Amino acid sequence: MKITDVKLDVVRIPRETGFVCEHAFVRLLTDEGITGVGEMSDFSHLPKYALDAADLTVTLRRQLVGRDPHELSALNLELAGLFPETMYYYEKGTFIRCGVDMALHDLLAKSLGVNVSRLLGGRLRDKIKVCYPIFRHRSVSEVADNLAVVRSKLEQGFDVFRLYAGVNPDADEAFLDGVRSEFGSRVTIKSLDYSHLLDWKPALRITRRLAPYDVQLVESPAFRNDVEGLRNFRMAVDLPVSEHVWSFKQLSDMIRHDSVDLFNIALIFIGGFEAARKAAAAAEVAGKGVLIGTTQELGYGTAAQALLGGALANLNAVSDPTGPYVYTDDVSTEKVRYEDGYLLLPELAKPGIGVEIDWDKVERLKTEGFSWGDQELAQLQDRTRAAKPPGTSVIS
Ligand code: GAE
Ligand code: MG
Ligand code: MG
Repeated sequence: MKITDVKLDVVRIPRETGFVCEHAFVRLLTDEGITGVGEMSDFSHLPKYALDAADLTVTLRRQLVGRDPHELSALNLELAGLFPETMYYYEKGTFIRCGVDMALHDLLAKSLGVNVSRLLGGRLRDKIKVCYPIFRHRSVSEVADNLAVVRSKLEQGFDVFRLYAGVNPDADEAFLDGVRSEFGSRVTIKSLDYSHLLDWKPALRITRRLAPYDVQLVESPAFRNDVEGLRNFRMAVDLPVSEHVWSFKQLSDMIRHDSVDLFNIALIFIGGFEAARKAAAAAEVAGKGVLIGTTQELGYGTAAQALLGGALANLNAVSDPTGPYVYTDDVSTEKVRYEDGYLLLPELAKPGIGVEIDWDKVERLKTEGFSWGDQELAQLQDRTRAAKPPGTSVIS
């Protein structure tokens, strides 16, 4: 089998918070008439510059056309050469590698007539427990709206939530207090996520204040790549600490420094199935657990994440993919299924990733290429619509 062409489509899809995200679908066409599809989800992260979609298409064609997709490892190595690790969480090159690796897996599984799970060593589970995100409070006035989010998502079956915290601890506490008094034991708070915005000491102080509200773990409580800060934090709290994995070097640093209890692994931030499985295996060998993180994928990317979660022996914390309930629209023909706060894997009988894309809808939603809107720094960090007029400083 040979790859004959590469296609790239960019779609813009708003969230319920009003924040708009750009995603790309990559298609690998072959001489056997089978097409592999990969999702490059949510490019709308810092740094605030946009890729050139036409140029990226040319690059991917140059690298992939004429190649046999069975050369999965060789192709991944070449892609890692073209889009190297930068030790940055939202490195766009990793998103590109993820989309291509996902499309290769989809292609190979379809050509074998099996689900991608078969390529990942089978399934250890058919569903993964997930939690719904509460985006960061900047003021106490936002608490009521976020309690309303908990109310409505609880009705949709989500009984575990995670809270982006640390910018306004009074608001964080008011929210947690509100959750406890209104929902009691019906709602669990999985984590406080500081998103690397704080040094470990202020993160520790805020955690001591908020931990009595029964949170299960703390995520990203130190500046990016500060593996010693993470360890200092971890040694000072009883709660498990998790951190995202965005490069093999960073992963190995965290293992060597015994910085965390849990590695947060998402296909998009590590570069696809092959890289994610290596990262999860390294964690397993080091005696660490993993959870499946998210950038908030569309339905297709969410299904891919579910397949990864289904295959990991050391998945032992609540995971994060809830994109289909975060975005206001999608391009898959059927909605990915959630039940009682679990994300269900696509049926094993479905070949490839197991989710179909509605290409007419992609055609309707697609944009010329990547471009940035008028999002300000705090919006980009917090994934919400503008709280302050454009041009206002967010550094206090
Ligand atoms: O930090 C996290 O756990 C998030 O999922 C984080 O990566 C978010 O910024 C996410 C989003 O776009 O909401 O990517
Ligand atoms: Mg996080
Ligand atoms: Mg994201």
